[in-house]
Amino acid sequence: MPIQPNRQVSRAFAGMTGKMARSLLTLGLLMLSLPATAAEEKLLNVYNWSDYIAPDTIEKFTAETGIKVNYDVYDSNETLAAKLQAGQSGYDVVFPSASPFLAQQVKAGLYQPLDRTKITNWGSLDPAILKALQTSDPGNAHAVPYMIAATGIGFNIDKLNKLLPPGTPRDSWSLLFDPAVVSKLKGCGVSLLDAPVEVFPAALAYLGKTGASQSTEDLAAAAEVVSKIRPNIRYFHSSKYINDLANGDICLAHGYVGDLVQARNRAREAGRGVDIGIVIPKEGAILGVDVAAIPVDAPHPDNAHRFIDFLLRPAIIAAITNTVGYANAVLPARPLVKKEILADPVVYPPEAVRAKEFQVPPASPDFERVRTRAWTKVKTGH
Ligand code: N2P
Repeated sequence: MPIQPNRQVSRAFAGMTGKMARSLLTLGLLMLSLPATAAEEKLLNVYNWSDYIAPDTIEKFTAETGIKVNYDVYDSNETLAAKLQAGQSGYDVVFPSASPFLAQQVKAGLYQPLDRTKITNWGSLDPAILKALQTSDPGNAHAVPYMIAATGIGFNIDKLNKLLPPGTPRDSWSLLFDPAVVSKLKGCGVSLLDAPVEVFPAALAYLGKTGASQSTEDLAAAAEVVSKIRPNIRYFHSSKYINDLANGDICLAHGYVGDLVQARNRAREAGRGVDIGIVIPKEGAILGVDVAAIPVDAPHPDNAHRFIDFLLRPAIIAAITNTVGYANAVLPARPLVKKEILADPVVYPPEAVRAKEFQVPPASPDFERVRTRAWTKVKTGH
C-alpha cells in the first residue's frame, strides 16, 4: 500500500479557515528561518574542591568528547557561595556541600534543573543517599551526589604517643578541644579548618550538645570552647594541613576525612616514618555530602551534563574514590573500589559511627550574622 503522508496533513488543514492556515504557514516559515540551536563550543569550566579528582579524569573526558576543560579549585564552601551569589561566575559545574550550602543555593535559584535524559547513569545512584539529599534539593532536581566523608581529626601517631599522657583517648574531640590535651601539642602544630560551619558544630559535639544546634546560647558555648584553645592553634586553613601533616610539620589537624586519608597516603609514600592516625570522634561528627550541580547561568550546560554523567560512570568515580579517599554514591562502582578503602572504617564507617553523624541545616540570616561575628572573634582573638 502506498504511503500517503500528506493526506492526514491536508485533512487537518481542511477544517481550517484560510486565515488560520496562513498564520500556521507564517509560523512554520518563521521557525525555519531561525538558526538551529548552535552546538555548544567544546569548552567546559569546572570549579571543584582541591584534591578532589583523579589525575586522569579530565584527560579522559577530553580525549573522549573533545571538550576542553578549564579546571579551577577552591577549598571552602564560602568561596564558592560568594562566586555563585555574585553571578556570572562562568562556571559550568560546581561542587557545593549539600547542607547547608546547596540547600541555600537551590532556594536562591542559583542552579538550573538537571535534564535527567542526559544523565544516563542516574539509576546507579544509591537511593538512600538520594533520599537524604532531598532535604537540600527537593526532588533531587538540581544535584548529583559526588563525594562523601565525615569531618574528623588526623594526627601524627608517634608525636601524640610521645607528648600525651598514657591513656589519653584518641577517638574524642577532646584531642582538639580540651585545653589540657591540646596545649601539650601546641609545639608540634595544631590546625583548624577555616570554616565556622565545621568548627562550631564540632565544639558542640565535644560539649555533648547537638552539633547541628542553631541556638545562640549553644553558639556562645561553642565559641568559648574554641577561644580557650585558640592560643594552641598554629593556623586556620582548609587544605594546607594535608601536606603539613604528611611532612610532620603539624601533628594534629581538624580535617575532612578524605583529605586526612590523602595525608596518610602521602606520608607513607614519602617513606620518612610519619604515620597518620584518623578518627571520626565518638561524640559525633559532620557528614559532608558534596554534589555536582550546574549554575543557572552556566555558559555550557550541555557539556556540563555530559561531564556529570561521565563522573557517574563506575570506573571513573571508583578511580576518584581510590585517589582521594572519599566514598561515592554509585552502587556499581563498589567492586572497583580498592579493598583497603572499602574496608577502611573512616571512609566507609560502620553503622554505629554513621548513626552519630549529622548535617548542619541552613541558618537564618540572624543566626548567620551572630555566627560570623563569633567566628571573627575567635579567629582574631578579639
Ligand atoms: C576536598 C574537601 C571537600 C570536603 N579536598 C568538603 N566536604
